[in-house]
Amino acid sequence: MTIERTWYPTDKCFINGDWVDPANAATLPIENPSTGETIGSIARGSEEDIHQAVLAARGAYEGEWGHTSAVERGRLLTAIGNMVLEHADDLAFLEACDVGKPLSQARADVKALARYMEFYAGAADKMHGETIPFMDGYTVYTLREPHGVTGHIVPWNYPMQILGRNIGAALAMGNACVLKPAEDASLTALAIAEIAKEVDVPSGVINVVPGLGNEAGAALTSHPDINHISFTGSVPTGEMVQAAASKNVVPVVLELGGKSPQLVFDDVDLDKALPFLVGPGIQNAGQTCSAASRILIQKGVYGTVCEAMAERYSNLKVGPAIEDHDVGPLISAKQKRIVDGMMNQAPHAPIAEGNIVESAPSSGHYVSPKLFADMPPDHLLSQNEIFGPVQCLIPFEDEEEAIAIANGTQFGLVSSIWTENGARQMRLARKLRSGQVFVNNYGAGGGVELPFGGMGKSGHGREKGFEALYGMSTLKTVAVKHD
Ligand code: TXE
Repeated sequence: MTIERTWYPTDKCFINGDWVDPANAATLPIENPSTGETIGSIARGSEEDIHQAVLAARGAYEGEWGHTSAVERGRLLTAIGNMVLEHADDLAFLEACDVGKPLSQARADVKALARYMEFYAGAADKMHGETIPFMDGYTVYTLREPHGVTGHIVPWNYPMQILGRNIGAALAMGNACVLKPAEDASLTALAIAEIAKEVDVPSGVINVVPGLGNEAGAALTSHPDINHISFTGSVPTGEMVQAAASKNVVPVVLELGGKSPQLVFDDVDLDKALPFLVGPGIQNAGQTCSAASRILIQKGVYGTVCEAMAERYSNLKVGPAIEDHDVGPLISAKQKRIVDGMMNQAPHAPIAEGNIVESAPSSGHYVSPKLFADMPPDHLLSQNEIFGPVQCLIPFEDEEEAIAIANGTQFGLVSSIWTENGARQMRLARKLRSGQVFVNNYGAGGGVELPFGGMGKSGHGREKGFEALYGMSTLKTVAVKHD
């Protein structure tokens, strides 16, 4: 079956610059979450395919790629980014069909992918070591070197953006990559492999092996010739990935989602805040690691904020990705079951919900967004990542209580503070336990320049920005004794 608007084989692995059949000739179906229909198939990569991909990456790293200058690596990333933009319409369409993202979100993801390439292309030749003042008779300096072969496990919620931040930083520093996209959403990762071929990225530098997590994914994270692992996904899988990394004693970056709070104080400028309170909660149907899933509201404005958010919710439209509504379907029947199951445990009815449009097929995985007020902070809906279009509203009295609630989950990825009081902004930004804190905004539009990562069970290590380049490289100290 040929999938509309693909210009590359979808049911193969991309290894050593070529499209190859998976070793066991097995495939997995591709489902369109908006309709529930099977629209094609991807390769079900195995341990053997991963092994071949790692060998190819090692060959590239030890060969020509290992001698490619930083400026040339940057130029290749520029070429990838430009080609991504040339294919922008097709990539957005494919992502909408594969993930169920409303088209405008899919288009934004394409732009973000190109922006990652642009950012890391420019950064590639600006990373350097230092000289260190030391004893007389010595010259000491540091060299920033690639790890070697890096493994990347990408989830299904933002395939292009997460691939972009991974591959961009890894290649800028001179690593060779093996990427395992999610079994639920591999189409655009395969497209990027073809784009790499089109712009003559040397063979073996980027390898893509689709497949199941417990097969291809586990084979990649436990492969003894991988020098660094980046993983974005769930906490339980992250724990397994970290265990595999520890067995081979290799560094690992884990981004494991969150339960991110926004703190709304009585002096909030509500007109400015409102779009940010709702948007980041329902974007991508709530399947966002940094989803603003808890809104903590000071008692003086609690009623007003609840009412204003409820009004927005009652106007939300949910429907097929291609029709570009506010919210699309969830990725799969499994994800819908999980989200519905959690919402059924809410202590009371939501104060507002969105509307599923009539054109949405009943076979699609649609969930109407729900807004729950007066949520106890320790309730399971207030504590756990739901990964659906659901927000919990929690009242608080004062700063102290707000911080206790905000920091009172196992996660710590993103948070925001809404207040005009400058001293409070500074005070709380220090006290909040999260990898990013936003003041009077949420997410800053994605910001590829802004280091991103978690505290607690949200994970460790930083992606995005310059910080990712430090993570994607290792430091060598050279001490020369010359008297
Ligand atoms: O995650 P998994 P799932 C959270 C979110 C969601 C839940 C379950 O709460 O409801 O996780 O989603 C690969 N070794 N997030 O089941 O299993 C898998 O193939 C190596 C938050 O999809 O963690 C896929 O490529 N890899 C998150 C990736 O891991 C393995 C984004 C994620 O799958 C593996 C996604 C193994 N043993 C889900 N098992 C975020 N932080 O944004 C699976 N994988």
